[in-house]
Amino acid sequence: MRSEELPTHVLFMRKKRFDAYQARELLRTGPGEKGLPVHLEGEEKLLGEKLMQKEAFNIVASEKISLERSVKDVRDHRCKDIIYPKNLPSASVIIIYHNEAWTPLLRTVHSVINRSPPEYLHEVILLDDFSDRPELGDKLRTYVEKTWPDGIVKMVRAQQRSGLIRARIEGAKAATGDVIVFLDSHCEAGTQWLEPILAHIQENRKTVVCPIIDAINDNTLEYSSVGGYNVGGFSWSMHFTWRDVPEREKVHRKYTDPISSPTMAGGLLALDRKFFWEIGAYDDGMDVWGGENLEISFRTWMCGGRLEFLPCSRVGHIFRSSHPYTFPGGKDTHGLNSARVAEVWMDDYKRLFYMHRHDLKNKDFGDISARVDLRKKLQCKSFKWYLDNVYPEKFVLDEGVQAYGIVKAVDSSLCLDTLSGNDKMEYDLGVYYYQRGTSTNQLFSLTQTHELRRENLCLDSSGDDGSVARMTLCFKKTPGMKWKHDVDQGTLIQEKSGKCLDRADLSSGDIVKVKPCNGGSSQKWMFESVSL
Ligand code: UD2
Ligand code: MN
Repeated sequence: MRSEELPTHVLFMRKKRFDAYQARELLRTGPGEKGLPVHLEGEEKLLGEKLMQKEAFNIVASEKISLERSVKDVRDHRCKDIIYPKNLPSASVIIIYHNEAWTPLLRTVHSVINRSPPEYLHEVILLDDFSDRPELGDKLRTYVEKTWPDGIVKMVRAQQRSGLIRARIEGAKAATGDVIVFLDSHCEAGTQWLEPILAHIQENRKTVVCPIIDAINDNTLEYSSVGGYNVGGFSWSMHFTWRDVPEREKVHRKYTDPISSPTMAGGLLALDRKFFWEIGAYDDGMDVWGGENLEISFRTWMCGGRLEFLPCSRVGHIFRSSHPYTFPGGKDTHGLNSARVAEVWMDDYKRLFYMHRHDLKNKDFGDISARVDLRKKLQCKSFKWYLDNVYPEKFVLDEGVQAYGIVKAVDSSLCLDTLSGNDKMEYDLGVYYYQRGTSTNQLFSLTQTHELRRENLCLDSSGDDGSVARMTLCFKKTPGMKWKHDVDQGTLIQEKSGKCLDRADLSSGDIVKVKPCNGGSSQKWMFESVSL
């Protein structure tokens, strides 16, 4: 039932509940209120740390905090002056979970209900992806019925473990609001989080929008603003990455304007419900976790929609460093799901994915024909169009470069290697045994502008005497990032210092050095291209 069709007394009750919370939110006191951290001591500290291994967050700290705690309003002051239209579409908020702990799950629900104006919050759908924690059965149902007797929270249970992607599809089937909003089950909605989302979708029904994701600390549960904001990118191994807002976007926008982003993180998003189905929902051939965020991002842009982040809508999320649930069959679902994305959406560029994931080349990732048909039916644009128009900064490691591949040390079994620093913002570059093109840690490009580059990191030197080779963000464009490869001599010379990359006296796993050039064989390198 839509809110305008709700019996007056039900809407009245919801408004009363909302107003009552709003009126006392700032007066609340207790552990963790205003989003402050909870610091445990003694036995509790030890217990919290121990349980962290199972839960991947501090459940003891979380249990000390009210399920209805306040969070500080971290929005920029310019957001607070915006007046949103009165007549906004209604929202179904879908929270999917598999064996989520009680307190973060219910804190998510409470925060949504307490901070969403009742005239816009059509329903909250709790989609249980076949959890087997006892408290998520009858106890949860009783809690929900008692706490929200007006039926605003609807509980749906999957008949088998479906994984987060199919769980979201089931949640969307159960939804009847104008707009669907997906949230992870360990979030806290911020002040006025919903209005910017609904207003923006009302303006353009083909826009998928994401709130800014603030961080809830996994140990202290502190809610903290991410400060400025970034947009989403991806690595060729198909992991989501955060990146700076590009200059081309910065120039013509106000702080409060939506900002277009090539990709999304995945967990927190909203879109017009009918548009969700028109554009192909999610790929139901994807299992458990991973890949769907890039899939919906590519698909949205390539098939006529937009993806935008809203600086004035904020939702906190507990970022956990491991998964507190099982992966049935021990499958690498991120890899297999990503292969589906590469096959359906990335045209020739899928070579770059497989170059990083040789192991997936002949793996069975299931039937993709329905998704290929969908792409045809929607007459979606090419992946090249997406790169050129949506993500022109994306570095393609074998296009328009002088060389790419493995950088082998001459007369040695060593070659340049990230030493697994790949995920870091910066790291020292090392040498490691040659892996015959099977290790993504050993792939580099030499660009036309003389950078030795991987994804968005370029080689520079660091340390007091500039002798340490360090990978750092290319957009800094420092003078130290220019390297000349003398193909005859094999030397890699840093233009700024005139010094050479040197492996003398190094063993596998050591950090490579930048030393005065001496013509010796320890300064000779050659690119070995790898087949894509
Ligand atoms: C991020 C996204 C997540 C999803 C994922 C890639 C954010 C903040 N989170 O990982 O939403 O896009 O990347 O797939 O952007 N769940 C199920 N069934 C399962 C497994 C998980 O219902 O089989 C639920 C889980 O309880 C949680 C949600 O799916 O509510 C996301 O899982 P996560 O929190 O472990 O993912 P996260 O945040 O690491
Ligand atoms: Mn999550």
